[in-house]
Amino acid sequence: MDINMPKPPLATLLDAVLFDLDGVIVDTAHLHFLAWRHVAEKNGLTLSKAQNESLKGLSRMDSLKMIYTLHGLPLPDASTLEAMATEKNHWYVDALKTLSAKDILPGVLNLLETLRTHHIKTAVASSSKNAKTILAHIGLQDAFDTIVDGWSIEKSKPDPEVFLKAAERLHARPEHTLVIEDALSGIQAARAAGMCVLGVGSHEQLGVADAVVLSLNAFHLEDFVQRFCPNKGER
Ligand code: B16
Ligand code: MG
Repeated sequence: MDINMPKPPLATLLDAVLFDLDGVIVDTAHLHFLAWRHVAEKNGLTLSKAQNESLKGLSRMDSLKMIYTLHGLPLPDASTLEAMATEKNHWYVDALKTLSAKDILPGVLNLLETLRTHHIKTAVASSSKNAKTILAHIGLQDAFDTIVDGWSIEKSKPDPEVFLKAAERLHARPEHTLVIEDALSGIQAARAAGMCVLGVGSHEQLGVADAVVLSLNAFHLEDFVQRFCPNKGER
């Protein structure tokens, strides 16, 4: 791009920003890990931090099935799986009670403010059925234009459904939509939806995103959008 050319206004390049919840807006990803490890150990299994990476973004039941897959073990019967998933959720929901606005991750509020200033739509796009509870705990229940959560979708990430549904509700064009994700499954889902995608976390794990930052504090929206949005497809 010629540096002397005037830059197009942000809202002509970007219709909407879709925020993943766990691990992007608030660090509930760690609480999911502790809850799954508790249930795994009670059932004679283990769960390391590294193994937990492949659970991120998956639905509750898909996460549990992934734990068995990681161990190379056959799945127990459906009622045992249901009981384990329910126990994990009880543990997790109990841990959520300690959450408050102080747990909002760095850079989130500033980015929301910038997007509001530029009249760019926002959504939470999460696989979690606890998304609305979490947003209420941290005081952000009214901060987004829409919330698409685990109750609104049939297939969890890496399927693109959650992001396509959010974009449709906001009348946003997928290639002019930015997804912010902390999980590889979420980045794959955003790619499959034809959206531009920012990873929050380690470059090693999330390198397939357009760009990766350690924290949203280090993210410069305008620079990113000028470079990557609209999404031109596979790069
Ligand atoms: P729940 P996200 C996902 O949320 C989590 O990353 C994933 O670890 C969890 O299994 C999933 O939500 C379902 O959560 O058990 O609360 O319904 O990252 O898509 O916001
Ligand atoms: Mg996440």
